[in-house]
Amino acid sequence: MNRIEEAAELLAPASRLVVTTGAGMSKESGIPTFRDAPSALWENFDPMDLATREGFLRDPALVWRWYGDRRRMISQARPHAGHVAIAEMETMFPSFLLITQNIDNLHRDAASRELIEMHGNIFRFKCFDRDHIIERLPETDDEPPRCECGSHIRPDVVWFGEALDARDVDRAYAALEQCEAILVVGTSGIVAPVSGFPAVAKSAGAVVIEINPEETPITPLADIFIRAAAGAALPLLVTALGSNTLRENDNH
Ligand code: BJW
Repeated sequence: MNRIEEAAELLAPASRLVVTTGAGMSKESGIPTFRDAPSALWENFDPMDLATREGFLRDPALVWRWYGDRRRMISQARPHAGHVAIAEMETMFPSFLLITQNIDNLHRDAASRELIEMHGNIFRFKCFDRDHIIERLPETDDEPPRCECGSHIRPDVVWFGEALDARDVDRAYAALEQCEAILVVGTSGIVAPVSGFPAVAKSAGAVVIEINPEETPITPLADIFIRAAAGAALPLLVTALGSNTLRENDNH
């Protein structure tokens, strides 16, 4: 039996599944990851300049332009077969939650609905000083534009040193503490708090399955590690899950 069939056997009896995804999930849609050389976003840029409040205060135009370039690139990207497979999984488990660190809308475009975007969304904007959501960007050449209250406008994403949305965090922990299985896809597993989610689920008794072409700090926790790209492994996993469910139904 191969790793994917083994994973499907472990997942099939579960009624509560949590899936977490990171930048590797979007790589096959053409979006670079943060830390995979040589195309990594952080290869040529310092995260402290571009993804912190301090960096934004130092050079708001630089940060605004960097996010604008990424937004244009991301808006050309389409979900791949792995995104579609995760959306299908949502229909296969009575309780399902997808927790993504990605800000790119690809899970939504693939029809995932039970979804938390832990690090925000690059297509939303908020006020830097007061955090309120900006529904419509003002028409101006200013980089960044300013909100009615005078503050700069920034992307509604979570930067280093910032707190994640408390409701999202609570919903994530509630699901992690109750799930019977967690599937971790395409994350380096080093950015807190999401990096700790597999351990939380494991301590609550869940099976941990990881899909990644490389080992990560999560791998030692994993009951099954599938060394593969998301776009290749996830559709196979969904097919194997379908066969397993059919077999279980035949046996009843
Ligand atoms: C494939 C694949 C394929 C390749 N298929 N896989 C000291 C000072 C200040 C803060 C801290 C500190 N020490 C710790 C902290 C906390 C900090 C943190 O964890 N830092 C670590 C780096 C040490 N975390 C935070 O600050 C968070 N907030 C927080 O904790 O609040 C409380 C607190 C505050 C202050 C102090 C202490 C506590 C917020 C984190 C926000 C992260 N934001 C970013 C940017 C989002 C916006 C944007 O996109 O610009 O989120 S950083 C970046 O990293 C992005 C990602 O979501 C995140 C995770 O990256 P990910 O997804 O793992 O991507 P990669 O590139 O690292 O890995 C890709 C993986 O895919 C690899 O494993 C590949 O092998 C694999 N792969 N191809 C499947 N085809």
